[in-house]
Amino acid sequence: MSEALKGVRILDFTHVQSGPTCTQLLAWFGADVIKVERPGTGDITRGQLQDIPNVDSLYFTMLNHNKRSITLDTKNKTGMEILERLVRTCDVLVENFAPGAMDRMGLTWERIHELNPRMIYASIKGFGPGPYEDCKVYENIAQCTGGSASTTGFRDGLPLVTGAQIGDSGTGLHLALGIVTALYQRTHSGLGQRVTCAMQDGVLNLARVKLRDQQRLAHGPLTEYSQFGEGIPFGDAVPRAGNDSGGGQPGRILKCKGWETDPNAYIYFITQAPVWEKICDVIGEPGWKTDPGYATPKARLPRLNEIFARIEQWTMSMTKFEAMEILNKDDIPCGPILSMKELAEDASLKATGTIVEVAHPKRGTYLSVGNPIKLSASPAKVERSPLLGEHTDEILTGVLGYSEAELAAIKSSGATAPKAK
Ligand code: CAO
Repeated sequence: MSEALKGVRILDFTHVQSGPTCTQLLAWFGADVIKVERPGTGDITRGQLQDIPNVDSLYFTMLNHNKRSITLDTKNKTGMEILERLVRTCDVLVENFAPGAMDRMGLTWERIHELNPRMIYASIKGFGPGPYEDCKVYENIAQCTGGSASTTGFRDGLPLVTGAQIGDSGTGLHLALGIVTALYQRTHSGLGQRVTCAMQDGVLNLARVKLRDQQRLAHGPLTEYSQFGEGIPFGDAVPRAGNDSGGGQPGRILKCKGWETDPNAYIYFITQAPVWEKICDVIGEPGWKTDPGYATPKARLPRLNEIFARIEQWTMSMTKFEAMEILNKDDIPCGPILSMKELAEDASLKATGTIVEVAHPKRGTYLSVGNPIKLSASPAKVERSPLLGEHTDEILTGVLGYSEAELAAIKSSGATAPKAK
């Protein structure tokens, strides 16, 4: 079986997390991803959060699978010539440098298009055009400026960032979709195009239900938010809703047996309307099935705190897994709060390749998240990340066609390795 993106060559000029997430996905689908890194240091994440001294960090290895690495100093004349040769040879260029960095390098869209009209030039920046377009942005800044932080956390607490990297990895995913869409359009037009994703836009897209709620506020309180039942008035902006469900079916995180000592002994429980009667039977409140104060979703909204407190009495009498088993038999939507330890040990995630064990020459084996997108005709094999500059020679000769004599000249120019001091 061949891979979906076999034959597509990506010039991967990305670093840190957002860009590398995108190119890793494309690599898993079979694209030949050539990561261009600065000689000596490479992607800064190689050395960040290192758990083993002088070994590429898990931060780096888990975001750069299936890629090849070439070191190139683009501020060196020969280095820039090589980069331009790569532009001529590749189908897609992906970068996520600070605003203006590519133009300062001399690689403007016009120049790229001139060098290779079929080239798709894809970028991630923190913001789109506007007052902040020149700003550098990291994950949590995107969460704060994209509407996630203001709507995450509890009403009476600070805005919160989430551990899921919706700014970085989320925008990387958006960009990957933009790239494959542009590749498809190129099959008709024969031309490349610019693909841009701003992290603020990506986060806002993921937080769109909160923009929905912002507009609903004009027509009355948000009745599914706990604060409605608590009689607390709404202001003019969407408040933080704690663990209330973001959809039309009220839900909460409830304690389970062991919660006093285990920080993850909780279950998410949804009082889905179609199974309300089953919920009443399971928790031992059959009277709620017909009592007009509880029988309809609308009647329940002002008393969600009371209802969930009663359900919690029931969930606290068993472990989250026992509760899950009982509730699933009745099709009651619920999910245990799984720790990273539990996920790392999950046999079914390993069986599907969502959690994979990868061998690395310097660190031994480690766990990673494999490709979460499953294509039936394009199997994703997860291969280790490259060492810094591991493929420099093979790319220069094999991809770009430099002769052995030219390779020697390149080496002595300082384009691929820091000059000895
Ligand atoms: N050879 C020589 N120079 C190189 C090079 C190479 N191979 N690769 C990069 N550089 C140079 C660039 O030319 C540029 O130099 P100038 O500033 O002199 O033009 C510089 O390195 C680019 O670095 P940067 O400004 O992008 O890096 P930073 O560490 O200061 O900022 C970040 C990092 C992430 C804040 C910034 O890149 C950014 O805002 N990116 C866009 C948003 C984004 O993707 N954020 C996600 C980060 S993950 O949390």
